[in-house]
Amino acid sequence: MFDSFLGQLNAGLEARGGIKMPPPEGLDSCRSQKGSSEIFSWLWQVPGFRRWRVSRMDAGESLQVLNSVAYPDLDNDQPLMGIDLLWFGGRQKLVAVLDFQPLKQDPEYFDRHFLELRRLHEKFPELSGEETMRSFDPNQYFSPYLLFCRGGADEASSSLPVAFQAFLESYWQMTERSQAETSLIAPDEVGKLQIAYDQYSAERDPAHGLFTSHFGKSWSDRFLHEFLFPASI
Ligand code: BLA
Repeated sequence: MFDSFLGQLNAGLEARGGIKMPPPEGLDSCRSQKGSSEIFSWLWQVPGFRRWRVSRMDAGESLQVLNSVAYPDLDNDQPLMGIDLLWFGGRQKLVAVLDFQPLKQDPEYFDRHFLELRRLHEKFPELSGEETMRSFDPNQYFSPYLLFCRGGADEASSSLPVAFQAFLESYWQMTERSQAETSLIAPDEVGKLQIAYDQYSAERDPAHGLFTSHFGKSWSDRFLHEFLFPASI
């Protein structure tokens, strides 16, 4: 379901000098005991970023996932990039979240970094619904301009592929702009905020139960704290 999306993401990373690195031992992939689901993960070393992770889960008809987070270098206060795409084939249900995840919630920060995402938010109203968040707080590490849709096959096959490509291009454009401008949050503060992002996300991520049911508790605990959010405890 998300293979072409993964291909677009990888092509962008390669074009910008990204190099694939192996995730920690044992966390690069896992297969469920029944053999019906599998997850693969990659770490990328990309100029301008201290960490860029990507995961692809394939549980056939029941669930398809593409998830990725980019952590910029600490001398750049630009937002993290967050991608969470889920397709529940049995129920024909799509959950799609694409955001420039802000380190701060303030107008000055949004003015500096959200030019491109604001435009996309207006361009794709069908993916920019006022969806309610059940586990996360929309005012922490999410922007007002996120693309967030709980939809069906129509959104998955028509708007999402176009929006996804535009989202990636927008993130690269914003990155280029931010790298050319002066970062206004000091590097040690950017570091603290990125660590707080990991801690917050590890506490709230609704995926942990899902991973546990497919891959068992001990693997899922390790995956959460050593790969998805390594600064969390
Ligand atoms: C929701 N994400 C979810 C849900 C699952 C996952 C199972 C609940 C589905 C639902 O609300 O119907 C799955 N999350 C995953 C998986 C991974 C993961 C498989 O981290 C890891 C491989 N989530 C992110 C990122 C963003 C994000 C980077 O990991 C930001 C773009 C957002 N996911 C996000 C949001 C929701 C969600 C906003 C809705 C949660 C809510 O309602 O509070």
